[in-house]
Amino acid sequence: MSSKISLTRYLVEQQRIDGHIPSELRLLLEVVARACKSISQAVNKGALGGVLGTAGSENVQGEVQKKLDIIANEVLIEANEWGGHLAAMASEEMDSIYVVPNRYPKGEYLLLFDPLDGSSNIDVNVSIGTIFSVLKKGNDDPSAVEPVCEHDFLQKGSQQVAAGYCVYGPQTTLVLTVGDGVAMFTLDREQGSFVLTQEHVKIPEDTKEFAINMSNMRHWDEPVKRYIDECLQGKEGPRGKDFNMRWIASMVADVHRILTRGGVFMYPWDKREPNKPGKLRLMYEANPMSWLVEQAGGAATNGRQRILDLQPSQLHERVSVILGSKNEVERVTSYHTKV
Ligand code: P6P
Repeated sequence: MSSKISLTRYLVEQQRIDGHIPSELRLLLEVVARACKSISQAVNKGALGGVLGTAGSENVQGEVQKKLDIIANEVLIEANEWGGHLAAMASEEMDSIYVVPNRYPKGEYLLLFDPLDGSSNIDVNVSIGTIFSVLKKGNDDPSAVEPVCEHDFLQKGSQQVAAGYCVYGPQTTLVLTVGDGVAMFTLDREQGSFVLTQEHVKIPEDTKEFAINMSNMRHWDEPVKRYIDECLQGKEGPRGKDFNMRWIASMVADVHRILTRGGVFMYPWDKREPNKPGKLRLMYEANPMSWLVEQAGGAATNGRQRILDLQPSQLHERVSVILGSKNEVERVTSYHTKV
């Protein structure tokens, strides 16, 4: 008998033994995982599947959409709309929310996702991924009279009931939390199923590795300049140790590295667009990644506040992100708050 634990068995045990998740949420997570398997297959085909390049359109962010951005979005919508576990969905690729059509039963959950994060890396064969977040619709009665609306989505990240990502890299790996730590599942392509390969993931509290786009250095605020400058001074500087740098320009890949070996990821506010708090989106990038990082013993702030405590006011609002090894995040945050 194989000792392999499938995603299904892990979720059934989370539901049965730990009482962590109701069956509707377990079903939702299994549907999302199946959708990620389909996206992985489309990504892996690359040029052979005619899915590279741009789609000739822009998303709500004003970003050029890649063909795979749209394919991934459609896969997630089609996989999740009929199951009866969702009231609505929201996506980086859609201006407004997608309410489950009346021809299908509605459930109590809201699913938010960035269907294919890091898509600028698609055409150069660098890891990309799907990020997802699950909230409960405000009222507990899924058949409530008032229709679901965008306001139902505007909940703090601390209200998430599940969060995760699937990274499409040398392996396809699903990383998930339902509030009981972080577990990683690697896709066994021969069986076609996700298999538990790590659980109780822990991020080291200290690190010697930072991730930031250094080309923006002249635009950063002083606290970020100070932190990075001290890292660059290495052993001779105030940190007394040398640092390494990584920047994959794919949040999923950078966060996966941090969950695997520690580090600090930063996409801070900068002067290029001063009216924008940051580049990354709060609801379907920063919130799910911040919960995963906290569940693994790390920390996540916007430089001043815990990201999961931020009250959203718009579905596609952006946020400054500093996340990863706890002691480094606390140091960067202290440089912002203790002026
Ligand atoms: P830059 C990808 O477009 C993304 O949203 C994140 O995945 C990534 O961390 C960041 O933007 C990269 O931004 O400005 O370095 O290309």
